[in-house]
Amino acid sequence: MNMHPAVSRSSIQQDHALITPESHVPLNFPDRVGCTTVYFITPHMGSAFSMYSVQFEDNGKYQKNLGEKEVLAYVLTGTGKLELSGSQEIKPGSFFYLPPGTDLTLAMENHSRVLFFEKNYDSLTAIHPPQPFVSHESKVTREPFLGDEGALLQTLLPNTIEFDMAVNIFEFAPGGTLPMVENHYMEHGLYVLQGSGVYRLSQSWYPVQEGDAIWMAPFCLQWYVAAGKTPTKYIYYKDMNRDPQF
Ligand code: UGY
Ligand code: MN
Repeated sequence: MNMHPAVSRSSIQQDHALITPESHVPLNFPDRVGCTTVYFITPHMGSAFSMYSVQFEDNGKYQKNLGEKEVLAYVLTGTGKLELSGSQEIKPGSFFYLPPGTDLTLAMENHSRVLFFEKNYDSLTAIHPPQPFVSHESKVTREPFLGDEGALLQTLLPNTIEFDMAVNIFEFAPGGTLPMVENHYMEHGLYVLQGSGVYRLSQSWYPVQEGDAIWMAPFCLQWYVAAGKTPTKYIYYKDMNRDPQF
């Protein structure tokens, strides 16, 4: 039975948001030829970053100069080409980092989807922004989180001072959990890549599944338990390596 159109699992709160597929509004920017963009998280909510997906049609191209922004993008589905010192082949699980000032040029095959985390780079005196690079999740080691084999963490960006953000992939075995209710000043943007479970956000507990997006503001209490028969995999952003600011 179809869900009544007046019903959505999405919930937008002061310190967190769950954004589920039935409430997505696809946007067609005239300068993103053959691309449909869905913004999950933007600074309108209170975040200091944006998280969005771009879906490509045949000959679709996403091109722009990043200006003061930096980007970490992760290929959800499809193959294509990123212009970065020549043409780089990318496929599901590929990810790339681009620093401020870069000319982004991305062309993907029909139905491809790419997830973007984008923010103003927080520069530090005497520290140069990071260099651009492209890689694949299969090249990143999976480490047990705080010694727990049921929660494996992949850190996609190096944890060096020039990076002001982290983007990680967490994989939880069924029944696996975050080891504690976390409380921290860093914010998160999260996208569920596979599986399902229950996310605690502040004083609410939400069923979540593949395709759901979550925003967690600074100091939003957070906890997760993976349910079902398959592992949960989610990718998430957090601000890193900078003193807290007002
Ligand atoms: O890195 C983190 O803060 C991570 N453990 N949080 C999360 O998965 N909600
Ligand atoms: Mn956290």
